[in-house]
Amino acid sequence: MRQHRTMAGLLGALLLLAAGLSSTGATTAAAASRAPRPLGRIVPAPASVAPGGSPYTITSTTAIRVDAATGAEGRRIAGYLADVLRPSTGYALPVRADGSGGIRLRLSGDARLGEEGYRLESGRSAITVTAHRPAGLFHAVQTLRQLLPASVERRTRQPGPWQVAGGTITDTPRYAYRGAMLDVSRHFFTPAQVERYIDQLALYKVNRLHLHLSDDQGWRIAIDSWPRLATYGGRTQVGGGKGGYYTKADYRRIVRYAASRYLEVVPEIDTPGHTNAALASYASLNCDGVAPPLYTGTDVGFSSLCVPKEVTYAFLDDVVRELSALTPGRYIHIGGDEAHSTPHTDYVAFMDKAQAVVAKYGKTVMGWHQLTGARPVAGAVAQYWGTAGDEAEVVAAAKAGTRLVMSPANRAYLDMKYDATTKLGLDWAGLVDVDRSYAWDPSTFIKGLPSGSVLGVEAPLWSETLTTSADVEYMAFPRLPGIAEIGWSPASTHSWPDYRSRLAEQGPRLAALGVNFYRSPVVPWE
Ligand code: IFG
Repeated sequence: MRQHRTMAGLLGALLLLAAGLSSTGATTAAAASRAPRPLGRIVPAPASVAPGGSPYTITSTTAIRVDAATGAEGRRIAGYLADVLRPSTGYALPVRADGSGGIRLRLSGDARLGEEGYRLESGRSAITVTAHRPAGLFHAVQTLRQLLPASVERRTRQPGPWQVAGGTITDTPRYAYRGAMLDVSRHFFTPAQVERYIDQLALYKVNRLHLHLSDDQGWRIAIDSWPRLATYGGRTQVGGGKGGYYTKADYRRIVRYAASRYLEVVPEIDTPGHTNAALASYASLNCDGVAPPLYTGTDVGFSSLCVPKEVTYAFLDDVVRELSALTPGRYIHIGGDEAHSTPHTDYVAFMDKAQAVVAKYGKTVMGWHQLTGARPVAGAVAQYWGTAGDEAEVVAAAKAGTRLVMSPANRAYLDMKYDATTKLGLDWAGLVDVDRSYAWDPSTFIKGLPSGSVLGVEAPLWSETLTTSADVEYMAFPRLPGIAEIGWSPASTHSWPDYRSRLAEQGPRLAALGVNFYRSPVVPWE
C-alpha cells in the first residue's frame, strides 16, 4: 500500500507543478484526491493485481474498441460501458471495430480465465480488457467502473480527470454461484424494481438472481394451466395490501434483463410448506377439499400441500413444466423449508416426487437444506440457511455428493436487523451488522464438509417488512458487497480491516447511483 501512497503523492506533486498552482494544502489535497484509485481498491477484491506504469486517461478522443472476433455480445457490452461513461464524462466515446489505443474489449483464447475471468491492462495509450467469455468482459467493465472516480456513476457532466491507474489485474472468481435472493411473495416487487436491484447486483459481479415466487402470502407467477394461482393467489400480500404477479411476459422481461447483466435467474416455488396462496386458490389441492382464506400475516409452518392426493402431483408437474419452459437457467428451486405441517415420511415421499418432476423437465433441483433430511437426488443443490454449521444431515449429504450454496442466516440474511435500532427487518438469527456479515468463510462455516462441496454463496432478502426499493437497498447495502466478495475473491484476500476501507470508498459510488444504503458506524465512510 505504501507504493500506492508514494505514487499518488508523486502524481499530486506533478499535477500541481503542471498546473502551476500554488501549493496550498487545499489544492494539494484536491490534486491528490484526483490521483487515480489504486488498482486493487475495488469490491470484490481481485485475484491478482500488479500496479505499475502510467495511468490511462479517458479523453474526448477515446474510443471503445471491439474487434470483429469479439462479436455482437462484445459490442453490446461496449455499449453498456459507453452508457455508464458518456453522461458523466461528456465524451462521445464511440464504439469502433478497429484502430488502436482507447478502451479495448477482446475475447482472447485464454481459457485459463474461464467462464467469468478477465485481464485488465492499463497504460498510457490504452486499457486492454481480455476474457475467454463475454461474462468476463462484463465483469471487467464493473472493475473499470470502480477504478474510475465515483462521480463517473452520475448522469450529469462531472469534472475529470478520468484516470485509471497503470498496471494489470488478472481476476477469476473463487465460486461459480454468487447469488442474491429477493422474496417477491411477502411483498410484491414490480419488474422495474427487480431490474433496479439487478443493476446494483451486477456492480459487485453477482451472477445468480433467486426469485422467491410463491409463499403463504402470495403466488407471483402466472401459470396458464392453473390461472387462479396468480389471479387469486397473487391478489394480496403481508399487511393486506394489493399484491401482484408476473405475467409470463413480465417474467421473460426479468430473465432477459438479468441475462444482459450476466445473472442467471433461479425461480423458487416453495413446497410442500409455505403454500397457503396455492391452497387458497384451489380447494382441490387441500386434503379436506376446503380452500383456506388468503393469508396476510407473517407466521410460517402452518401450510402443506396434500401429499397423499394425486392432484398435488398434477399441479406440481404443470407448474414445473411451465416454469422450466420460461427459465433458460439450469435450476428450479423447490423450497422445502419449514414444512412443519407435513409429517416427515410424507415430506420425504413428496421430495422424491418433486425432484423427479424437476429432472423430467431437464433442470437441476435446488432446495433449502432441509432437503438433506429427505433423499436428495444426484446433482441436487442444497441451500444452507442454518446458523450453527453443525447439521449432521447436511454434512452426510455433502459427503454423498450433494453440493451446497451457503446462506447462513446469521451472516448472509439481508433481512436481519443491523442493530437494535434498525426499524426494518427481523432478528430471529441475531443482529448482523456489516462486520459480522463479512466474518465467515463458506468452506469452513459448516464443520467437516468435504472440499469441493460448496458451489458458492447467496444473500437472501426476505420481504416481510420491506415494501419499497429504498427498503430493499437499506437492508441489502452495504452487506451485499461483502457477500459478493466472499463469493468472488480468494480466501487469502479476506481481511476486515482492508475490506472495511475498500467498502468505505464505495460510499460515494452508492450515493452517486442513488442507492439508499445504511451508513453503518462500523464502516469509516469517506
Ligand atoms: N425463514 C423462512 C423464510 C423467511 C425468513 C425470514 C427460510 C428458508 C425466515 N425460511 O429462511 O420464509 O420467513 O428471515
